[in-house]
Amino acid sequence: MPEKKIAPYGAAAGGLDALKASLAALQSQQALGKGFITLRQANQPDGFDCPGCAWPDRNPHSSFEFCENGVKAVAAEATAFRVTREFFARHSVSELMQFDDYTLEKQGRLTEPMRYDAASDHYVPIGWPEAFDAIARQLQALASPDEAVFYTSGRTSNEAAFLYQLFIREFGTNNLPDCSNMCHEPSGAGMTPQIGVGKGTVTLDDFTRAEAIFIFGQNPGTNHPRMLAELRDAARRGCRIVVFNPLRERGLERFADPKHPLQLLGGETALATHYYQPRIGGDLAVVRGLIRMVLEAGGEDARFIAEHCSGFEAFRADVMSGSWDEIEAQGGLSRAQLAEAARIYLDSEATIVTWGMGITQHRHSVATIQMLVNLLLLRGNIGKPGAGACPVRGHSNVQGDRTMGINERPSEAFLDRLGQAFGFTPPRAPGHDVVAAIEAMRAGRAKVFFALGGNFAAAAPDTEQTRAALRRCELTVQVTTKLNRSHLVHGRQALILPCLGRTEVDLQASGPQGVTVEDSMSMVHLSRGMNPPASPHLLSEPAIVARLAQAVLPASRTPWLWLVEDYARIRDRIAEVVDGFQDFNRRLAAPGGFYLGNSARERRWQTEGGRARFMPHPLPTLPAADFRLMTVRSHDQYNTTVYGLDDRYRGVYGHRRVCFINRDDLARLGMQDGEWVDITSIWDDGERTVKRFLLVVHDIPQGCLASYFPETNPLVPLGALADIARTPASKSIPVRLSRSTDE
Ligand SMILES: Nc1nc2c(c(=O)[nH]1)N[C@H]1C(S)=C(S)[C@@H](COP(=O)(O)OP(=O)(O)OC[C@H]3O[C@@H](n4cnc5c(=O)[nH]c(N)nc54)[C@H](O)[C@@H]3O)O[C@H]1N2
Ligand SMILES: Nc1nc2c(c(=O)[nH]1)N[C@H]1C(S)=C(S)[C@@H](COP(=O)(O)OP(=O)(O)OC[C@H]3O[C@@H](n4cnc5c(=O)[nH]c(N)nc54)[C@H](O)[C@@H]3O)O[C@H]1N2
Ligand SMILES: [Mo]
Repeated sequence: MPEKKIAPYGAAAGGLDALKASLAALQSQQALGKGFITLRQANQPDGFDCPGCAWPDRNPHSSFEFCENGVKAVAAEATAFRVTREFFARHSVSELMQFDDYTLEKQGRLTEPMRYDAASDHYVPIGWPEAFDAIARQLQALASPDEAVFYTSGRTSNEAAFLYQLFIREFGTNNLPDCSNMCHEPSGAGMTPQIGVGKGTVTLDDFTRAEAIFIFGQNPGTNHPRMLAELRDAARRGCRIVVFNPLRERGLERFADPKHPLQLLGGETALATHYYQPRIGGDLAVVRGLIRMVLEAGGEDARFIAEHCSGFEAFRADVMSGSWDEIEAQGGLSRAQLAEAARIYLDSEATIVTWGMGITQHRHSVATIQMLVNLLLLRGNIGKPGAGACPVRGHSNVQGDRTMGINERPSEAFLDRLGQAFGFTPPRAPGHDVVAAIEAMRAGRAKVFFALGGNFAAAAPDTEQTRAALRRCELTVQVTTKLNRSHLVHGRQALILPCLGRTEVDLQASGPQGVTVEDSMSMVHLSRGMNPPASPHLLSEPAIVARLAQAVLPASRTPWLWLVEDYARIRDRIAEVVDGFQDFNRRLAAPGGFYLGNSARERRWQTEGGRARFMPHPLPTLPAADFRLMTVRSHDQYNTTVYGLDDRYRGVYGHRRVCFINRDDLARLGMQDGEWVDITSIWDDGERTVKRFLLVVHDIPQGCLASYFPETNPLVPLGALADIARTPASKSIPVRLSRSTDE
């Protein structure tokens, strides 16, 4: 068992410990020889796209882009361990339910299709043709196609995603919830009406030119480690790095590059020049304060505003109203701190604003994002070199999946083109997002749940209700690489369909195939796996979708099996339907791929009125409670995938059930550091409790707590959603603590 301890971490992020941890990850997966070969291909022009995160690659590459958490992601896929039919024969589903997420993950790669056998409560082998037939029978028996739900996680390639949404729409529904619904949905929902695009407006080049980078609610040291190298270079040339985060994150403070031998010997770079710790959910107040100070100083870019924007006068009047006391109380930053940050913004001629889950997972996320964009517009910081909006996406192809039409509310124009290209009439009614899908399954209105990747049972909010919803289904199907909770929380019938990972050779009739992905900055490029498949029985995701479509839609005019013989054929069809992909196959040939473009970056505003819109927002009403809890990632996890039990930068080893708390709050509660507590969330439909969490004192404001997801997902109320975007508010859960009575 790993050692359990709490010991503050003194070193910079990265450095020798990152190398050691990477080696340990490869060792524990027994992937050493193979893992290293694989790593050399990560994020190379002719290699595979790292399945870790959506941060773009530097291009052209000098050496391989090392990243500790990239190594963990690759090692987890290249693991030597296998989940075989014998494994399932040994363990019943009820028994596996007792395994924690870490132990499930450690079992290794899935090797052949399995079906749930209710009589024995075991998964038993099933052939691929029988599996597709079983799904086809269930889908064809539904009273309406809308009784099926098709989830996508963001690792799915463009080719698989495009075929998948086409199949689902030919089948007849827009029920396409995806992980975006729990992630960056508010970024798209906020930016699109304002500047006409829902994607970031910057490229990596802008990071080399920015005079200031403002980072809101993001922990790149763990979740986008390759971003640290950009921040380091920026810091060295004097760029101001201004962080807004309730928690002091080591990865935003100091960095030693594990790629550079000199830095391993103690050299390190300070990253954040200014670190502000607002209260959880206080960012809208903070940004309102910053905007007001810029206006009071007359720092707006009047020419840009006159030429490009609408709504400025009403916006100004709104922002200048209200009291500073409210801004300070809600934001948790003093007027002096706000003035200091505003001064940096005023002094910078090119500012980038980045944000992550600390901004998107609140009730008022869309409003906060629009205020961030207002802040940028105020000084013309969109569409000039070194400046712009940078929502930092999570899954490595989550942005591409949306581009390919994985969207429960597709545009009319997209559906028109899709229908025309493939000779059918796509359904027009909007489909279910993640939370609507849970509600539909719970109510018996949805009966089949199909997932292309991910771990819905663990990632979704309100674990108890999500599980009840999945269990009510007639059929649940999981297309996955590794064993996870969603295989164990299943419908009356259940199937596991194991697929190739991105690091593996994908051999089809015309030879080995590459797939494409789009990163957080709209670069589209090829990804080719190098490793032999984890098992000879695996199919690629495009092949699974095509064979499923063939079985479900015998009358379809789409040549499903012909398309997957050569993925270039799929790309030719994408080029016909999706904006920006003309001449797709040829443009892919460029090393590093091609840039999709971004109209806001060119100051073309595809909005109502044709201008960039200032959109004011009042301070939100935050839930009243003893504490607000944010559910975050540890350093050793990838979403619901728990690789290890340490969170090195936060000084936690061997524990996952921890709750970070301010020292003064402890005193107020009469509790001790190291005491065990139960956490109860309070919502209008009742209370939810998770038991036995270790209190750990940390540098976090009073009234704020942090814990890991998914252990705390049972606390996230199904109805606590972002306005408009409907993203679960998993960063601002109203809770109270009580001494744990359990042993
Ligand atoms: N290794 C690794 N890489 C990953 C992932 C992973 O799990 N592991 N997940 C991937 C995915 S899908 C995503 S979406 C991204 C997630 O990457 P992040 O957006 O960094 O996600 P979180 O770990 O949830 O961290 C949220 C950060 O926001 C801060 N925060 C929380 N609430 C607030 C608030 O109210 N205001 C402010 N200003 N800050 C707040 C927290 O202290 C924390 O530092 O990473 C991707 N990359
Ligand atoms: N409380 C709380 N809840 C959250 C969040 C939070 O911050 N707090 N974050 C939310 C966010 S940002 C996101 S994106 C979601 C993530 O939700 P999901 O994307 O659903 O979850 P993951 O944990 O990324 O999925 C992991 C599983 O994907 C499968 N997998 C891995 N690689 C592949 C592949 O190449 N192909 C296929 N088919 N399967 C593969 C493996 O079987 C693995 O077990 O969770 C959300 N839930
Ligand atoms: Mo995400």
